[in-house]
Amino acid sequence: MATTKVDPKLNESDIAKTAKTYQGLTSQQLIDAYRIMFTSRRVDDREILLKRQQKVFFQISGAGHEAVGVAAGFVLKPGYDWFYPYYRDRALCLALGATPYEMLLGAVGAADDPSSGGRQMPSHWAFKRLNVVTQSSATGTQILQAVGCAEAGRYFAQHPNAARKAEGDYRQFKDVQFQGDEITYVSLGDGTTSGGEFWEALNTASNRRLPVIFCVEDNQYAISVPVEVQTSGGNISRLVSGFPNFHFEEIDGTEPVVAYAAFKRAADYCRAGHGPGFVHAHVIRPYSHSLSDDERLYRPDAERQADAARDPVHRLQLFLLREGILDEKGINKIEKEIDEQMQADTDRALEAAVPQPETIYNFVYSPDLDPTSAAFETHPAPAAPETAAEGKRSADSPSKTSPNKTMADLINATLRDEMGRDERIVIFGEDVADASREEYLKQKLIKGKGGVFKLTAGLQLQFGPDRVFNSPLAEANIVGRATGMATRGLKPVVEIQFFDYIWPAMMQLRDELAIIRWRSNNAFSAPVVVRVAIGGYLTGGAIYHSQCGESIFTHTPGLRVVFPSNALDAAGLLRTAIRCDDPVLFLEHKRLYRETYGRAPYPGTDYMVPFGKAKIVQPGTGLTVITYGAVVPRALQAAQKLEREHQVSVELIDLRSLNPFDWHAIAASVKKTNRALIAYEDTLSWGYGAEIAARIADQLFHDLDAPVKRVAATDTFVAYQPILENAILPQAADLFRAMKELAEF
Ligand SMILES: Cc1ncc(C[n+]2csc(CCOP(=O)(O)OP(=O)(O)O)c2C)c(N)n1
Ligand SMILES: [Mg+2]
Repeated sequence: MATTKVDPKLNESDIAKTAKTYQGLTSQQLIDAYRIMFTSRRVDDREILLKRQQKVFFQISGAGHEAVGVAAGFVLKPGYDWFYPYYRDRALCLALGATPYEMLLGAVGAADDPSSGGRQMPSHWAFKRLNVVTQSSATGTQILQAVGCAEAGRYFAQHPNAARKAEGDYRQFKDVQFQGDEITYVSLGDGTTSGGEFWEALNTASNRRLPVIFCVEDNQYAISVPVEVQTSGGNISRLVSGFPNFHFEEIDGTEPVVAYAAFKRAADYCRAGHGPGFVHAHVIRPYSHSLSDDERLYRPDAERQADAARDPVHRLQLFLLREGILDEKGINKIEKEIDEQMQADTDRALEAAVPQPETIYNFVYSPDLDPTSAAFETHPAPAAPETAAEGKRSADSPSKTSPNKTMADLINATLRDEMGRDERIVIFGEDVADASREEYLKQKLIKGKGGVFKLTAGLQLQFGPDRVFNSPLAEANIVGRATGMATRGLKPVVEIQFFDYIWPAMMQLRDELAIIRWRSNNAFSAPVVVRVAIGGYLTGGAIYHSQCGESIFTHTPGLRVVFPSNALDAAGLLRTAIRCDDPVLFLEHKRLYRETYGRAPYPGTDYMVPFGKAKIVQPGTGLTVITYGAVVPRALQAAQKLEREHQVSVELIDLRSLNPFDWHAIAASVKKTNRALIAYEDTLSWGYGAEIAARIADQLFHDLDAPVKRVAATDTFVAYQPILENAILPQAADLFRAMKELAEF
């Protein structure tokens, strides 16, 4: 491959001894860089060959991005710093210590593929020992997670006790490591800078001066879309230059020495605690987007040739020759060694065991801690009102003086007690702090807010602003950062202010949070609790403050979904959510927050309700009503009227948990009553009750004396005018009518 002539007498070891360095890189490091870059390119070439032979199933290359990867890998420390690399970062991963064999295991989808055990496409890097965190295919979701990862490092440095292990909850299975000056690296392509989460991440990293290095690998294309279409003015550096607290670098990312120097400056700045770094590396993409793409359809030859002239592997080779660091023989020797090893690695990878079909359910949820188990079933132990559970200032509520507390009170008290018990818990979201301008609180000028529904009232006052704080008004920011934090072992309990606005976080919830454990084959997990104010019956809540939609989340494997109907269950389920090892969507019905129905004394500091266990609100023999949330009190009212007026006894089941749900309770009841009605507040069609109805029809057909019925909202959104709202949402009268019809069938 080498063409330039140099002194043939020089050999590798002689040269390594020469003292000259290049931006701090020794000759030996440059030789190592060449080895890694050449290896990276050779793994790509080998995978492409294997794809053509149909021995692997997908290929996406890191070609053209090798220099910047090696530079970052040389500056940063594996197993010390943290890495959120994207798919082009093959050379980075090799520089950190991943092996070509491991990469080939990923390509063939082997059981021992360390990134995913054959669950993800190749180049979706995860190497636990190196702190390379599992990556998805969704461009850009890694960026906010990297921010959360950096925040976790800072948090543990300031709260070292929080890192301690504890028995009996998720902490038992979460090793924490932190250094105090670690950096989080995150990379992305030029096209990915167009996504909103990129800007959210820069904003937060800048505002909090976080030690994150953002590396934009600008190869001028996002598949076929050129950079000037993505980025106004065609240069991302120009657009981001206004963010405060950053160290910026814009470099030719095909030059390893240049890239190394830039990363070194950025890393020094980050490690010193000044703030984040931004490295904008201009690179090339010589191999089309992926093997499924042919760039000749949208790039003329001249442009492709100009790119090829900047190939980083060739450039480094020429540099080594020019500087007399290696001669042609030395280069050939390295390349031959790599090729021989590649052949051996390929042969081994092709022989590697593949994952077995019966393993597909492994790691959807934590294998260590089962939140449906008896370990999460405790009895209420009401404490005297003056105990810590009440706190100094509980959520504002008319129940302040009564032993019976509202759902809002008990959620607040549970959060307070759990925060006292577990220093890893942090709470953030929109308006959740008592006051971000803390001096007002200190000077006692104000009382503080603590959430638009006051569920987090007093928590910042008690636990401080680094444990309870406001997020920007950006839901993906909340869930993305929480996911990064939880990956490091924190327990974020975040709030989405209204279910109606959860959608900016949908990608983070469905494609990330819920699936991190499964896609990494249990190498990583993110057991975040996401509290969400949900539901209608508000009289004036209208379209955007009344929505349900829980089935969209129960349709997401990996996510636990609970929906309490009363104060006691809310306290018990929230504690289970916090202590368990899975991500939980905790749905809090706004109408139930301060309802008279379902108030209870505080059940004590260890009260837990296991997931997947329904509550029989009242036993009965005439028919079974299966429901949850705010429909429970309405169904109870209807059932009582039916009993009074028609002597039909209804067995009313409050599911409490939607995923997992208590099939056993449903089946036992339907076998007894032979009639089933499922009632839910969400729109009827494709709703949560549809699945329950289908299961009953499928598995209990012979026990049924009547068709399975549903009562739910109309297939519309909820209107503002109360007359319309009443017509749209299921009312006690609708439930009564349906129960009566079913009983009489
Ligand atoms: C959110 C999302 N939208 C679309 C895609 C499909 N897709 C995969 S890579 C890609 C282009 C990415 O371009 P860029 O960020 O410039 O990175 P590059 O591949 O050029 O290195 C697209 C559109 C995706 N994976 N995720
Ligand atoms: Mg690109």
